[in-house]
Amino acid sequence: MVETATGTTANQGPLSPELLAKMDAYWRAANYLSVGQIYLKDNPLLERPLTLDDVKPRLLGHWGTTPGLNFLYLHWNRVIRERGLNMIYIIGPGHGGPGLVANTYLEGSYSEIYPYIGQDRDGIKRLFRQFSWPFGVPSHVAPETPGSIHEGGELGYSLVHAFGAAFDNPDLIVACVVGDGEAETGPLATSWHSNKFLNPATDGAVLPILHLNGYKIANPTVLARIPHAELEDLMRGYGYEPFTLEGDDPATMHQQAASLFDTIFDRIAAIQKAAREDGATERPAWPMLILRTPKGWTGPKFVDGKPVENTWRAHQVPLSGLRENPDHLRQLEEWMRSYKPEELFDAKGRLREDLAEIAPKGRLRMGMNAHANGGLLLKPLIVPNFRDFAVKIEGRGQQDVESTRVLGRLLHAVMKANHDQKNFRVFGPDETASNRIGDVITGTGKRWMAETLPVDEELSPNGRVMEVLSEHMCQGWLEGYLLTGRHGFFSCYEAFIHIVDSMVNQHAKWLKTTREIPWRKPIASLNYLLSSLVWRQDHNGFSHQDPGFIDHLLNKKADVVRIYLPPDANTLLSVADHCLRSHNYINLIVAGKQPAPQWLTMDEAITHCTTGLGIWPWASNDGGNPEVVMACCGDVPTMEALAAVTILRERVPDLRIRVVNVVDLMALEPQSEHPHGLPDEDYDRIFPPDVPTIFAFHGYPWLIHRLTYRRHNHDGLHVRGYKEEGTTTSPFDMCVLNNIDRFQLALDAIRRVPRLAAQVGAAEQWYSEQIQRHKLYVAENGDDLPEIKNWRWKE
Ligand SMILES: Cc1ncc(C[n+]2csc(CCOP(=O)(O)OP(=O)(O)O)c2C)c(N)n1
Ligand SMILES: [Mg+2]
Repeated sequence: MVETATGTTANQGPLSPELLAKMDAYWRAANYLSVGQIYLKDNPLLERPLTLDDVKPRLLGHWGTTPGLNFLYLHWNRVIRERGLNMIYIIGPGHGGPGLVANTYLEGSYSEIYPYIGQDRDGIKRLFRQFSWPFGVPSHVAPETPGSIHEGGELGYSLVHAFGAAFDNPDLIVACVVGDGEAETGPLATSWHSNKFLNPATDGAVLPILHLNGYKIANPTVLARIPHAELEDLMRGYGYEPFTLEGDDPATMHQQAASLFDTIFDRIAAIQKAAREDGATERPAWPMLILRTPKGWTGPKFVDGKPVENTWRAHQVPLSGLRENPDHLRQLEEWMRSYKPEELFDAKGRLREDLAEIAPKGRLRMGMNAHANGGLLLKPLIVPNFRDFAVKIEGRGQQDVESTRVLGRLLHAVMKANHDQKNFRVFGPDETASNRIGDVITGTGKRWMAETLPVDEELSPNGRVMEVLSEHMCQGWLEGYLLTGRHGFFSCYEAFIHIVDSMVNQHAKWLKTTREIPWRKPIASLNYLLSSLVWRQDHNGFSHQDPGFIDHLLNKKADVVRIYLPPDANTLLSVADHCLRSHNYINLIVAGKQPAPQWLTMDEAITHCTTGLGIWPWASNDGGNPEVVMACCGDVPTMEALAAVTILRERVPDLRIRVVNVVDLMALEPQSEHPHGLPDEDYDRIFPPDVPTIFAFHGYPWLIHRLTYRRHNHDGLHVRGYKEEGTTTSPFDMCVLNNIDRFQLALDAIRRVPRLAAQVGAAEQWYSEQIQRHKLYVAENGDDLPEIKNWRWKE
């Protein structure tokens, strides 16, 4: 019987002495392999004394979080085996990469996926060497790591990913480690509320584990330095039932963990049974675990006289400067030998057979769980024929339609068509109705497990639309949902999608990397609809006016991002159909919700969207030989460009004008830069090299220059767009403030066509008069001039 500091005894608990010994050995093996990855390039089993030649020249990795992660992995292995659980493991502090690599290696997944990392001495040597090594594997729980859907490099998104993975996966359990530092981030702080959206009857379970190792990189964590009761109250306040496991004596901790985890998984099973078999409908208090263990547990206790284990000093590489400091080398060897590698691996370097039994088998191994390679489970989305939702064009531009409302009908049909396979959800920060895709809610409802009042509409525990006022949560849930092999759609106000700039960066990196990993199967694209656009946020004002997400996305790899600005409802339908069916992209659709003129028949829309940009012959009178190209991209700019054409027709009737509309922004880029890029010959046919182009663009104008700078006649391209002028004003005044209005575009054309040089003075005078008239009218009447408001295209 082993007396421990906490007064309990190590042989009290559900683990038999044999099992306890084996489990502890397995944990030592995982810790040993983790340290080995950080430090060694040779002598993997320490079969001879450690020398500097065995040690990597650059020591890169994070030790501090790793033993705790390994401890949990070990114990998940036991519960998975004993209960036949279908479980994945999400690691918030993704810098614990060595631990996940070590565990997937020990369970055999790693060698199955990467056969050159075999289960022997040579395999371990390669495993060590490749870690954080040029052309090797990354230091984090990256896409290369089996069983991962979460890199964890940028902290904050573990818990939303976990919930996203659990929605509509009733058999799945997602164990999710939240770093106590990570818990200080905004996205993580709000993620706890995901439990108000998870239905125990139809979704899987998420087990959050707050990894309270006390420290971040150089500081204590907030949650580790508040009274424990306050922390538990915080978790209770979030609606969880907190359990705490605390200690540092391994044997005692194994017993306590085994006993506690039995309780926790019994709780989860009971909650699910109550909801699934007994008809319980109230929101349950799901269990969560607070794991209070030392940072750098089992590592060096002191280095150079300073405490390391259980301090922030354990965060990265506890022993550095090995070349300069022979004692550090000695300490490293002592540390590694403390795990007794000779007891863990046989003479060939293979994990001892009796220890290997600790891991579950086959697909139950967390490194092999298909949910963590979602493409394996991906069922194609059923998309009803979008042509059935077409807007009938009776006279171009003659009737106004809210384009996004039309899309809402298609999304509703998609929802219905996939109702049985339960693999499609729409996400939004309380803007589904506001962005006018509200039809998608009809009959499907909005997911809600919290309290309801009679005034509430369409809230339901079975709702399929996910609405929460956190762009972070919408993005994170959707990512988790997609990464586990389902489909989704995120609608958001254009200005506020920036809140997830950083998250989309990470998702784009994930997609870019997975494209190069053959065993990672393609997943459904992440689809955004941005509505409530800059030009029609005249009522909400300057804070709501920002089209810059397009610029942000454009920085990403060309093979990952697609950006569409459909000018009307039919082009929007065609684009949406394409995006919903696509894989491994981030698709951005920018489309207005306000009543707006409709231009293309469905057949024309499909052709237009297929090429990405094209001449609108019905709006052009260039006879194949234009003097000016009026180009446009985005719904309001398209209307302004066409209005400018009607003005030019009156003022300069013989001017040969070509109208070009761009729906796929990437078509402007050279083909060498983007697969959607138009070949140079086609580009030159549409934008003839000696003809000026006046380009009205939805977003920041310099973006168009960035895309086209290698094209011929870049000097002849004159772009108008949003230049950060705005306020609460009239819709047309927004255009005037940014010089993208019809009068400005018409003047630009006159200024740029050499033949019209003599008319420029008069045109400038006329332009000033129009703007004066507009300003006076809106100031007096609070609305746009009737001829502007009621403007119609003239055939
Ligand atoms: C959003 C974000 N900010 C900062 C960092 C830099 N960083 C990496 S690890 C770390 C400390 C993490 O502490 P914790 O979450 O407690 O993890 P653990 O103690 O388990 O290592 C920080 C600040 C980061 N990776 N992501
Ligand atoms: Mg920590």
